Amino acid sequence: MKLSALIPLAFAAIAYGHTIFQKVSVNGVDQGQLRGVRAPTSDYPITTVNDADIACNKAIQFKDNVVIDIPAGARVGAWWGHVIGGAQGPNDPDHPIAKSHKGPAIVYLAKVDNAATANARGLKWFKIAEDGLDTRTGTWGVDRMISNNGWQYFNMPTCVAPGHYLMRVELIALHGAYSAGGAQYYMECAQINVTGGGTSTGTDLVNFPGAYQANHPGITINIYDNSVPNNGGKPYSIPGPSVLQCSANPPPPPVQIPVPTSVAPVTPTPAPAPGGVPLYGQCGGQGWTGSTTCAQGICKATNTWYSQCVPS
Ligand SMILES: *[C@@H]1O[C@H](CO)[C@@H](O)[C@H](O)[C@H]1NC(C)=O
Ligand SMILES: [Cu+2]
Repeated sequence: MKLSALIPLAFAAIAYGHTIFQKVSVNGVDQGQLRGVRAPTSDYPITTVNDADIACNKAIQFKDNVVIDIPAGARVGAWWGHVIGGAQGPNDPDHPIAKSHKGPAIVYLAKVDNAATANARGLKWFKIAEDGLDTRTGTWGVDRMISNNGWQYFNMPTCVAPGHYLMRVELIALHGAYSAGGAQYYMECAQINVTGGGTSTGTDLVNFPGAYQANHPGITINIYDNSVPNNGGKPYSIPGPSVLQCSANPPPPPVQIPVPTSVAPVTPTPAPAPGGVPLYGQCGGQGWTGSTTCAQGICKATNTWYSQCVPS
């Protein structure tokens, strides 16, 4: 009697709300379920940083030879589902992932000759995007993915060199990370071909396994403060290398404006507003300081943190 009364609680605490990354979108265009993505059937996480398959996961069941073209600078989405196909039954509370699974959302690339055939082991990876804890709101990258219906959005940096890459998309769930070995690593890899772009094949290259240490403060961490998973309002340190930075355009050379002696001083006119944000570029969201005018389409809020220009 007592035992059976405890069982539902035990199951709730274990939280089998795992997840699988299983499709890609490029500038808002869905690339198709399991197209160009290597995925297992199991939604279980990897739980040790030195797992030989922490690059692109193990027991891969779904793998085709599609290589997804992604223009440098594109808005990319990675879609997560509780199981292959998405929800596990109607009103699945653990789709796309259990809400308890707070933590960062991270993306890496590794240059390969042929993304369709490349072995995921032994590659050199660089980080292109990361989304950790917003200390103001206490929300995590995983929370933003959930509020985007399973889509984890990021930008393909503009300076990435054209060619083939494996794209490793990862969530780290920290609900059990207060004890060593308690963090859960969810990842799959997509086969991509970057088009356009610059010349960078990465900086701060790392191995998987190798990039993460079990004692890193972003990996062994108690995120709860009086059972609120906000890290006590303190900043969260995302594990792994620094994110690739594409250097901004060099500033224009200073212009010497001769001041006429006998004429009233010239008041500098402010620079004209740039032509506006391109289609699918960011045009708003909390903390956004860039342009809010769309060159094309209208500025539409995806969530509190991100608005983008979409066709009107
Ligand atoms: C990759 O994209 C380039 C365009 O930059 C294209 O010419 C090439 O055919 C693509 N390669 C493959 C194998 O997808
Ligand atoms: Cu889980």
